Amino acid sequence: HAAEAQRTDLMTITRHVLNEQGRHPESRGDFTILLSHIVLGCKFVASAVNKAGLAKLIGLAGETNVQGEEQKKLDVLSNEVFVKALVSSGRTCVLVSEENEEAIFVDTPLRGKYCVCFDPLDGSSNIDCGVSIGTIFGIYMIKDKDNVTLDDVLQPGTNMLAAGYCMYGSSCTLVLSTGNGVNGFTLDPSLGEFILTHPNIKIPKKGKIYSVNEGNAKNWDAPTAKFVEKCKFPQDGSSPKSLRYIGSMVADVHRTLLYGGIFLYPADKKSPNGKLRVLYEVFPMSFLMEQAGGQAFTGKQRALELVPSKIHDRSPIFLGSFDDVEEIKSLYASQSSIA
Ligand code: P6P
Repeated sequence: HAAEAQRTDLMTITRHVLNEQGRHPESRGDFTILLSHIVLGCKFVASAVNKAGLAKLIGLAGETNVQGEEQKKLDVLSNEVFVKALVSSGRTCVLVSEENEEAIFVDTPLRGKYCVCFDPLDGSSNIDCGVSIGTIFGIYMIKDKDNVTLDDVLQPGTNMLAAGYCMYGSSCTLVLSTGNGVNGFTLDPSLGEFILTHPNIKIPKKGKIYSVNEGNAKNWDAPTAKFVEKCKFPQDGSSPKSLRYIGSMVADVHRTLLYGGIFLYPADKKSPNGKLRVLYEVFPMSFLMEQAGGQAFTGKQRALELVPSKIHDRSPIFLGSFDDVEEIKSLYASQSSIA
């Protein structure tokens, strides 16, 4: 009966959030409505990504398809879909997208109380070869609804209310936290619903995998170089860690979350602030890692305590299993104590 009950008691992402909503009755379902529009965007992108190869959606913007229509690159198309979905939800007031140089301020009639920072299709350079890519998002509450400014999105990650990503791969998986743990949902295309498949995800305390672009090794600083060296040539007689690096943040982070280990995009001489963006890559993934029992560190501080000064600021990031991140933290601490 339990198996039968599970099959018929479909825990969709909407039901799950409504259940959590019970903890915030004051929000009158606004968050649920916002989330349902984010989910709509993810469903659209999932279908577009799956068809991309066939419909030549991956063509360069400006090309025309067999019907002679103007082709949009998938990331441009995804961005338009998310912006329209978020604005039409009537629950947002400031949007920051990786695809838009400037923040988007929603006009008054449709203005709501949430700010959403998102990368509509992170890793899209990988789509032509079929590597998993994804949407990443983080959600803030505005500070003062009568005076909406850029400061409403230049908040520390500790002020984020929720964060998540949707990975478009062999299956479409949406991983979400609203501050009460991390849950994973898989899209059932026959229902068009995200169903709870990974309840209460916890990252292993220590992992056997490190994930970094070794091609940048010559530019790393000493603590990062020493950490990676220890992964490859452990001094304590333990076996070396495996290197897994896909080059698509959502895929690398999803593997780290489920299997454990550490993902790092360090600063280097070429890019002193690393490559990944604070508001829509570093913060959402750091939020999820902490909610799953892991850690996220910038080389100087807890990642979520960063306060961005510009909406496309970058930061170095080390995130994953608690013990693995603790190791890199101590290497940076001993460096600064020597310096
Ligand atoms: P690199 C993809 O372009 C991306 O923004 C992230 O998804 C990914 O983690 C990173 O860049 C890969 O960067 O320099 O290793 O190719």
